[in-house]
Amino acid sequence: MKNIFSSVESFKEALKTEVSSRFGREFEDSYPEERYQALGALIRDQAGNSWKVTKESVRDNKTKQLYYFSMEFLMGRLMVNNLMNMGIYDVVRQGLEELGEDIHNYEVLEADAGLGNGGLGRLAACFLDSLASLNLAGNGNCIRYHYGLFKQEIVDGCQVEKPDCWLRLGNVWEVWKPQHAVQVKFGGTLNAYMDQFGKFHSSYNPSFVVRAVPYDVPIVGYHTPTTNTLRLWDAEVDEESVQAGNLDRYLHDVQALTANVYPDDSTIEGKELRLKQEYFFVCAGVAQLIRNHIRDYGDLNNLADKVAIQLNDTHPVLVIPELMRVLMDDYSYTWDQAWDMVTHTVAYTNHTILAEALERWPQDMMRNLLPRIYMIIEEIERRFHYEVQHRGMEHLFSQMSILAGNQVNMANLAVIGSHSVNGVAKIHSEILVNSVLAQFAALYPEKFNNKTNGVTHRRWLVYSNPQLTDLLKKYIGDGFIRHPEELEKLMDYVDDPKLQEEFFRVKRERKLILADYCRKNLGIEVDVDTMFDCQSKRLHAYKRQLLNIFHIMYLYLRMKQDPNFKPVPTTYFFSAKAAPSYALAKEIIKLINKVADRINNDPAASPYIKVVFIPNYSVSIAEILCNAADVSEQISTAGKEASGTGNMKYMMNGALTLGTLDGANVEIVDCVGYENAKIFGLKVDQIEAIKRENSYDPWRIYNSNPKLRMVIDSLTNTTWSENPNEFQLIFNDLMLHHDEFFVLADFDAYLMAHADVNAWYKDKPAWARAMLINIAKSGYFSSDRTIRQYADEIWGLDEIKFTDEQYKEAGFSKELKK
Ligand code: 26Q
Repeated sequence: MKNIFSSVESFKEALKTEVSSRFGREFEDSYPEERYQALGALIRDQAGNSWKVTKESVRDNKTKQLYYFSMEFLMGRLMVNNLMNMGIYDVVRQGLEELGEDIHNYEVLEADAGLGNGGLGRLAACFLDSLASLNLAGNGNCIRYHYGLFKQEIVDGCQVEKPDCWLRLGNVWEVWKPQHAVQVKFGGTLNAYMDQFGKFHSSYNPSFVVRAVPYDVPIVGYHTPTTNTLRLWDAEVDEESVQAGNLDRYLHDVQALTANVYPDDSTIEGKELRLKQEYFFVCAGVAQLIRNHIRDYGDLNNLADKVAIQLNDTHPVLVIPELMRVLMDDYSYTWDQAWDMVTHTVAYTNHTILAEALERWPQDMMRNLLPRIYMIIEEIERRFHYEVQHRGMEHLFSQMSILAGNQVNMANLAVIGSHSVNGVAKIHSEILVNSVLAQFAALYPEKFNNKTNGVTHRRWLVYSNPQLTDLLKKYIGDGFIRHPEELEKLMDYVDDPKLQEEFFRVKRERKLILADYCRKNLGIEVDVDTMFDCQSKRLHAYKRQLLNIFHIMYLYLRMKQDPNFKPVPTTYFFSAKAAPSYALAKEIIKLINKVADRINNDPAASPYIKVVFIPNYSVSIAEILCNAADVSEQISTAGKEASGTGNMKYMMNGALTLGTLDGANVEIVDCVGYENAKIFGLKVDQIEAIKRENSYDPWRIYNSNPKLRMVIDSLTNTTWSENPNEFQLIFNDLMLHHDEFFVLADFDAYLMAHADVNAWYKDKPAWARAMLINIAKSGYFSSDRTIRQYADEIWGLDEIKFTDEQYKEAGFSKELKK
């Protein structure tokens, strides 16, 4: 196979030819967008060679495969990632340079694939990178949303949502596969009967049928031919299925199905369209996996040996009844056979403990929309109830039932239909076992396990921070790119003044890049010699951005009172999207921006405090924000953040965690030691005790703490806005609705933690040492480690093997795979 990327010359030739044959123009006369598309096509086609050998190897060696079902994949951009993973970045960069082009201008033409809300979607994307890089056969299954999560703009301090038209220039990575389309059926009537042998038959007359059409995106591993598939399903009309006279309505309904990502506002409202989306990609994904299996193995008897399905939260949990339906209705397995196959194939990951965020659907809606699926869920419930009775646990049934209070409890369905249930950080998994799913843990202790999240250190360290990567390579070699645990080698040098100084220089370079972004895009000047303190994540009350801004408000008010008070010069960065319907979260964004306005425009204060709200937090923003940070704010109310993954991205780039003992912060301090992070605030057991005793009184804290009182009063006394009611929701939430997330309770501890951090920051060698230790210990938080654990302990996957010919065919030298 000829590899056009094997030399700069052949790449240049190929690119010019591609531009002229695709667009009928000389390279020199073409538009930047055309050149970008041509380059994308060349890279994708090159990946096609690896794709082919991967599929062949999996088929011929009967390698077990994973299907990762997720409503969200927050992929971000893929150009740099793909070029680097394929080992052809330098050839392309140089080739473009010789053609008078800057590769960076190509990189930024790519729109972020923002097919997700936040942590859960980005986790899925990191997992795909690690799966391919570890030579594991892992496919993603999702929806081809026409618009990503909204784009956030800030107007007069307030969030305004704009559509995210990520497909405007097309998607250079996707390959349309119309030949693999499947039908998905909704609504209508189901007539069911038993034949004389007691076998179930049904005739289904759906009211809405769509054609699910896949678009495949190649997922290339790091320096390996392994190339997996992210399959995105789009909805198209099914010509046969339009009912007379209903064309307009039908076209609208089809188009609506894949239009938008649903925003997570952490209160689950039963929106029918969302349920339709869930079934749509589940049904299509299951149909595909069944087809592939029949093609490769002839029948489905060994399905559970050769296929693993992971459910990314409950959003795809309809996989369980859908697979039952297919096995029984289409392939004539008995209930018991099908149930055995399903439960040995499916595993479930939980990402939330907030009770209000657990998915529940109205029974009527589910019955009307998915009559056969609903019938199967009823039967799952009936048999489960029998099992619980049989095992003498009837008293626990009401808390484990799927159907109760006219709702379908999706988490309970997920636990009952899976062989594995995992949380995403140690403390989160403990809370699942001890409280949220305690009854299930008593019934099925063997199902429960923990898989602490990770992030791909290739994107989040190696590619997004080339300056730090070069420095690390100089000291510890490049083995850590494939084996992140080798970052630990850096421990030998953390006291080396030379490394410390070089590291500070790298950090400063990253700060300059971020400052440059702020100047160009926000018109804000940022001093890179200040401490960079960052909190970036979805805006939610439990994440307590409010606590952060309260501390800043306090510093400012104190400066106004006491002209001699001069805080350590710090730039505070925030970046966060609020769900469009989440009024409190939007008001917090407004408060941050109003505070920023006031402080940044006060010449007495702004040399010491600057506040920057970066709009439209996204993968690409995170790639320039996380590696410029000195301090990583991870300050959720203990027990509420399942894991967090931003904390890991910051840590890998040397930022020190200022956080509560929540989510994966617990493991971060386990790794670096309490002396290399700053932990503060109430712990889970203390919060539980306060709740049990019903002893929390925000007013008592308000009355006894003058610093806090000053901050709270400033919300309504026109310090930050002429309108005293501007921040009424915030005030009411804290003072009238009992401060559910203990902002007031942790305020003092948070102030002291900041004071400690400031003192620490002044001691440069101590600070540098702590930052370097954070990097050295961050290997554990690579998703390579996480995926290894899933593969070994849940999925039972073996590596994909390639012959020498396959390496050659993929255009790979075996030496790359070190
Ligand atoms: C559900 C139904 C209807 C509409 C929206 C949703 C919905 C969508 C997205 C519910 C939840 C989400 C996303 C949740 C999420 O991102 N959770 C985060 O998952 C991370 C990865 O495990 C953790 O690190 C975070 O702690 C957790 O908050």
